[in-house]
Amino acid sequence: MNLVSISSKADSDQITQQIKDQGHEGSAFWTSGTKLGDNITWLWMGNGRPVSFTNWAPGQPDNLNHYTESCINIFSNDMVWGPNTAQKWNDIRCSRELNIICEESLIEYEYCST
Ligand SMILES: [Ca+2]
Repeated sequence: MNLVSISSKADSDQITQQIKDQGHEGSAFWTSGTKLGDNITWLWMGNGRPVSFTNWAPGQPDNLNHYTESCINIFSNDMVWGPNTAQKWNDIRCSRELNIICEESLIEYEYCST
């Protein structure tokens, strides 16, 4: 199991729906998104791929707190963060304690002929 990686709007919509269906809209969640490598490039730690699709909340990523926000979380709907932020992404300190969303690993094989 890995922290979730979100590669498309369909992935993002599915995760948002699952959060709502399970009654966790009031909770914030970790994803595997991080820029800890070079503090510039966002990657999904779960699968090693670049972050291409994004679902940032308005004004995010803002790298608040002296450039220490290097991980991606999903906002709750508690309206602390303003309108149109529910279940959108935020850059946040990687040391925060939040709920997690995991996914099963997808192992990809390449077949070679001999
Ligand atoms: Ca932020």
